Amino acid sequence: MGSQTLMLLLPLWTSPSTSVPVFPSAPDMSEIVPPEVRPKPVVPAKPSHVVPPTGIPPAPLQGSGSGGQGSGGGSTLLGYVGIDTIIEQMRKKTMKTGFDFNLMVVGQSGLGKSTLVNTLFKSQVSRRSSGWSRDEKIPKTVEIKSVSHVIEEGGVKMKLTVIDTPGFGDQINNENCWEPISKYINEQYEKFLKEEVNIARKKRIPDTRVHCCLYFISPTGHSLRQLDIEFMKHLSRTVNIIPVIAKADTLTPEEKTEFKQRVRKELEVCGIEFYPQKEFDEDQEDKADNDKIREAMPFAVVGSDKEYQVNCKRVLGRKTAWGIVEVENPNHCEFSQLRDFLIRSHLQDLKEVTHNIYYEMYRAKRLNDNGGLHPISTSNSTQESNL
Ligand SMILES: Nc1nc2c(ncn2[C@@H]2O[C@H](COP(=O)(O)OP(=O)(O)O)[C@@H](O)[C@H]2O)c(=O)[nH]1
Ligand SMILES: [Mg+2]
Repeated sequence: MGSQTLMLLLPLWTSPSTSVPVFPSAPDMSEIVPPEVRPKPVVPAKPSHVVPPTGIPPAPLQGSGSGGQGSGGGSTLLGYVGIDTIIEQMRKKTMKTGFDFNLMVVGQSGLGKSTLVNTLFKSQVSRRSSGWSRDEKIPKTVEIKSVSHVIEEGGVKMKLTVIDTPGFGDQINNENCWEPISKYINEQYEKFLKEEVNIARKKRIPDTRVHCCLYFISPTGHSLRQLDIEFMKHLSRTVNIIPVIAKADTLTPEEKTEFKQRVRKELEVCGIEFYPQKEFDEDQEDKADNDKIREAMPFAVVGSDKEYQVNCKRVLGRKTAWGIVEVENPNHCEFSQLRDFLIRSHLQDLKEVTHNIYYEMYRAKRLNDNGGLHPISTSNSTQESNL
């Protein structure tokens, strides 16, 4: 398989060493001094920058005559303990370590996959095909190419890996062309599993698992093709699939609404579950939020990496003879809905569903089938995961 990984800013993600940790030699017992008897630590004062979450009444102060702990089964805190600082601690840790996100794009060539990924992350994270000869452009089989970049915003670093699948759906006979993609996804689970069962395993296992697969539907205005159904049917059992309608500027608003309805209906009839899957809603609030998203899917998107001046503002858009299609304007297309959902509200959940559901299913099946795993060969990858 023609898998190729280009790393930018590598040092950040390079594990300091993949060798077995060296422990210092045993200390001379005469050097060991008994621990000092220290006074009991006093409860620290609440740091001035920590604001208690709104809507929660402050814990009663010590000596306020509230009856103290233990009443009614729950515990009442006497004075500020600092449990809520865990959020700040986690934030600091994530700032230091960064996080991985592996995004796969699938769909026929020319549907605007590379352009959309660049639009989503507002940088050149996916190579646009340009100046090709026809032979170069269409591979004879589906290829899998991954490219990694480190993107930083507000001090948080994300290692984004874009996995492209050129050649998908481009052949005369597209039967089973989902197979190499399914194989790739499973190979990443296998790699993770092998690292996990290693005796001397890394502190953070390199995570190459696909967290999200953006599936591009051609804006035909008719219905899904057999290829779309086949792909989503097979892959929705192993990966989070988010279907999108590509190049939505080619549809009128009425055509777009009708097409979206038809696609949703077809997916339902075929029993295809896309992300966010109903069965993984955690509570009523989650369900209500996700229902809204599911009803609005598949998002009809437009991509562009060109900026234009509109009403004294620079906007990403596509200039046509009759005006500018503004990519981030919700009246023009649903790009900003997709961006908010994918990056701003559900990115962590996509990683969690990958780890807790799909990887877990793979792991359980693999260990069951095999009655354990064969001895593990050490991987030479140096990427790290922080899931
Ligand atoms: N009309 C329209 N054209 C687009 C859109 N996104 C990309 N394109 C154009 O479609 C062509 C193929 O885009 P590309 O991103 O390379 O497609 P890929 O082969 O799926 O990666 C380029 O000429 C893009 O400028 C879109 O949302 N609407
Ligand atoms: Mg491309």
